[in-house]
Amino acid sequence: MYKRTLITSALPYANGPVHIGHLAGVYVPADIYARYLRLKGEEVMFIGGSDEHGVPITIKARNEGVTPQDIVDRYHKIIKDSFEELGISFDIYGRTTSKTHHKTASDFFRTLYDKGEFIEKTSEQLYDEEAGEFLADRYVVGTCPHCGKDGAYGDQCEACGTSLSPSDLINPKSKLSGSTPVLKETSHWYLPLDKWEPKLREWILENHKEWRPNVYGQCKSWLDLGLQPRAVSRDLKWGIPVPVEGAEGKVLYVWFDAPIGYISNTIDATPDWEKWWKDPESRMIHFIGKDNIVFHCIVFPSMLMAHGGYNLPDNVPANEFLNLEDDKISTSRNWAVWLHEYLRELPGKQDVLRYVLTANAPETKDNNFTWKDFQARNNNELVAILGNFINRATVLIHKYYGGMIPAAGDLSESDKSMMEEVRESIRSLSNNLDNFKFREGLKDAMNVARIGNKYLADNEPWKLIKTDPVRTATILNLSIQICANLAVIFEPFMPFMAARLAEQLRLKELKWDMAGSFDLVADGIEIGSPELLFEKIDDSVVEFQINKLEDAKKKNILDEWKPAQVKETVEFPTFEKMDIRVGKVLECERIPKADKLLKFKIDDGMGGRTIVSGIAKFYNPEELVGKEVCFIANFAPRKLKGVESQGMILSAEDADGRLVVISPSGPVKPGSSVG
Ligand code: B3M
Ligand code: ZN
Repeated sequence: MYKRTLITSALPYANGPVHIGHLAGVYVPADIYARYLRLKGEEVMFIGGSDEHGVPITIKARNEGVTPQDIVDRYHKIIKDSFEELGISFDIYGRTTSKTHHKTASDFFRTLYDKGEFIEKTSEQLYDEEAGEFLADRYVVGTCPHCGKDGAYGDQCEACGTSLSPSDLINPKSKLSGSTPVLKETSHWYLPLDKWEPKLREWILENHKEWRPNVYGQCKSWLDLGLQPRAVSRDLKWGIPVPVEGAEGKVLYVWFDAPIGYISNTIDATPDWEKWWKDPESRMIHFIGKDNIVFHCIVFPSMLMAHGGYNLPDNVPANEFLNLEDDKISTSRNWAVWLHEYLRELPGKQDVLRYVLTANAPETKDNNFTWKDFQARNNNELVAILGNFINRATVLIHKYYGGMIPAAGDLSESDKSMMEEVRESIRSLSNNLDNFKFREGLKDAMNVARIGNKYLADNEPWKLIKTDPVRTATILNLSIQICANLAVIFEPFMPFMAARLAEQLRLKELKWDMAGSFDLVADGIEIGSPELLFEKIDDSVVEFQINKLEDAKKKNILDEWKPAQVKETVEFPTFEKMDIRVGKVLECERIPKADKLLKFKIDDGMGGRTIVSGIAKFYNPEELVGKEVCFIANFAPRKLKGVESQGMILSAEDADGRLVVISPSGPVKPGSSVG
């Protein structure tokens, strides 16, 4: 048995705001768990913070012409504020540029160094001669040696997921200058993970078979492949300097310092930090996304073992990924729902997001978020089931008893079986939360509201009030007790709604052991007036969000567009065969039953001609009348929708497929040649 729980959640890189993928993967489940343990009266420390080192931050700073510190200051604030507004109940949200962290990480490195836990190795690494810098991690891009795709980074290919070293890349190019890097010798410190392999095997593969299959499986395949020493320093300017003489220009690798951030943030949270990390009766749970598994299950534990005196994590409930509208969430393509924007655009709907992300949590496999599903879950579940039940119960109490809780009479068999069903759901809920099955747990909680609705529908107190006031009082008393149970059991999932409901029912404090009781609201207590805890979400709200994503998609298409390859070479005489002329549009009209075609009457200086062109989607016929256009005059005539077209009007095709008519830049006599 443990005495207390240290909950950590991955430290998001402060190079951008957080999105729903981060929330569903890490922060919402971590918060549910922290709140649940607190409700149970357990001692909990919930650690968060920004990860403020690493190459993506310096690249962003470079692109914007600001300092890395400017970047992390900006995003640390956005991230911290938005977490707070979503009700993520960190005990501390720190940052890895803090003084405490610099000292803690530096001391940690130094301890390992002094104990001889590192190997110092010289190797050849990619170096940008123009910029005069080594190219660590994402400073170099090239072709992936595994899948052959371009644009793989020096540390990972995002197309196939393989982790790489910069020197693995085929055709490497520097992000700094665009030049082809050369190999140059440099020395670094390596943590020999292979030394810890037997211990890791025993600890994970023997003693933690209960870990999620995705986590256990990834650890097993790493261990089975055999572990290698891993470099823990880099030749970079931004980071924590390697605290060793002669290490000028070298900093700690971001994945060495970042997990130590959990320790630093605990130190900043309490002078009593050591008990959380070192007392064998403390347990540690890391909430992370699946791309962080190896760092939390293999690398950081090896660091902790090499240091000595620290506990290893007890569980690492990593989630898979959340997709958005059937497409991978991507920061660079702006394919994401950003938390700070959500909070601005859907004010007061924190719980809805928490609910939907939990209901769709990617716990065992990748999952998908769609705005339609968001709306449906809100309208059909939160409004129609949960909100509806609470509303009906509280409205009836106000209507029949002026808001005063009536005493319950004798309980019928059906009352008792309803109560047993509620208790059964709550047992299942606790069991699921204990085992990090938040999605299933949420279903159990929702089931209690369903039981409540069914209880009202079966007993119809609105009819019974006329014939059996005693029975009506019992039913409504029990219904209010169900509401009180809902306030308790939904607190971890939807804390804002739970707080409002608790206040309405005059519950002073919520505790997990209240769940399952039916005397939570005493007889005669006057409850607050009924209020709608959830509101329907209109189509317009969803449309706005979907349009926003579509705009992002269009912008991506434009950004990613590249001109088509140039066709095979032709000689001048070939070009000369083409007779291109300027003409003036005299008339222009749509062709019936042909939504793509426009029919032109052109003044070609030679008596006029008719041309049909497939640009109807992009122009109103009127706007082209009077315009000068270029056309191919000796194009073999052909019939289009029954109209003979005597030439071809030239237009340019834009990146998004839009056709734009080519016109001379000044007035030209109709019939003039173009060449
Ligand atoms: N910043 C990576 C990430 O956001 C990283 C996590 C650090 S946890 C110590 O995926
Ligand atoms: Zn690849």
